[in-house]
Amino acid sequence: MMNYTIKFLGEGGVGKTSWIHKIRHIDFNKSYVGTVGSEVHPHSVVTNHGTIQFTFMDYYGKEEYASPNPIETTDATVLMFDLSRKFTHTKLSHWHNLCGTESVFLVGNKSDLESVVTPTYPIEHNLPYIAVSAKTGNVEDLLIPILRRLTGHDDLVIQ
Ligand SMILES: Nc1nc2c(ncn2[C@@H]2O[C@H](COP(=O)(O)OP(=O)(O)OP(=O)(O)O)[C@@H](O)[C@H]2O)c(=O)[nH]1
Ligand SMILES: [Mg+2]
Repeated sequence: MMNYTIKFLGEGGVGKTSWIHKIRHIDFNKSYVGTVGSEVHPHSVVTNHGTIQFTFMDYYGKEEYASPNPIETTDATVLMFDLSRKFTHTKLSHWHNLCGTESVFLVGNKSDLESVVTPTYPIEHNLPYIAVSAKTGNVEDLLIPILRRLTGHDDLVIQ
C-alpha cells in the first residue's frame, strides 16, 4: 500500500482544517476554530492504482497557537493562502521556509470569493499551483494533482 504523510501550512484562517475535514467527511463547516499546535488525521482513498494511505498533519496558522515542537518532515506539503486576503500570500515565504526538501504544492483557497491576489509566488519559486474552494469545490480538485505528482501516475483517479 502507498503511504504519504502530508502537512498543511499557511496563515491563520486560510482553510487548512476545512480542507482536511472536507477530504475526510465530504462536508464544509462555516465556523472557524483556529488549530492549536498540530493535529494528525489518518485517511485512505481507493484509486485505480490501489489504496493510498494518508497521514494529514494540520498545523496552526496563528502564531499564538504555535506548536512548541518543530515542524515535522513529510513526503509533501500543502502551502496554502487565501485568494481573498493579500496578506496570506505575502506571508507564504515565512511558511515555505519551514519546509524541507519535500514536494511543495501551492494552494490558493476560497476561489468562491472575489480574488484580490495575483499569485506570483508559484511562478517565482517554480511551484505547482492550484486555485480551489473548500466551500464549493470537490475533494478531487485538491487531491488529484497532488496524488498524480506523488505517484507519477498521470491517469490516477479516485474510485
Ligand atoms: N468562502 C470560503 N470560506 C472558507 C473556505 N475554506 C475555509 N473557509 C472558512 O474560513 C475559515 C477558516 O478556515 P479554517 O479551515 O479553520 O482555517 P485554518 O487555515 O485551519 O486556520 P488556522 O487553524 O488558524 O491556521 C472558516 O470560517 C471556514 O469556514 C472556502 O473555500 N471558501
Ligand atoms: Mg486550522
